[in-house]
Amino acid sequence: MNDIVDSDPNCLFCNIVAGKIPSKVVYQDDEIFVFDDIHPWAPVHFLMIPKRHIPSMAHVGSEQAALLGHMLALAPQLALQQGCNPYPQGGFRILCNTGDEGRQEVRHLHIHVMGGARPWLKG
Ligand code: DGP
Repeated sequence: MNDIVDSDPNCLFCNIVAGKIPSKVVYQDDEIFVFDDIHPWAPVHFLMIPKRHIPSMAHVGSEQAALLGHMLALAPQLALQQGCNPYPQGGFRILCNTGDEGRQEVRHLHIHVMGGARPWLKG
């Protein structure tokens, strides 16, 4: 699929990356942006996104392997930093909704990282 662009002005998360829509920033570097979910399901709930506009995980191929690896490899340390308890009693949950049947609402690839002691809103 060829819908990957530097930025889509109509995309909510591209506008968050650009600072046009405020967010509680957890982390950022040249490639990725991490911020708190506005409707948390769990005591810790942040979203990890690529700064480039990749519509979904369905658009990811071998060219994005390093980017995806970078995102996933950062998740454990950010989870602890944000208040998740250590593995194995603690831990966290990673989710990537993809497409309508995958319940994706925002069409910019995002990885949910959720954790913290229960109760959780969902799951
Ligand atoms: P999904 O269903 O996987 O597409 O989840 C999209 C998530 O994005 C959802 O958990 C709520 C979050 N979200 C939607 N709009 C905003 C926003 O304006 N700011 C922030 N921080 N999160 C948002």
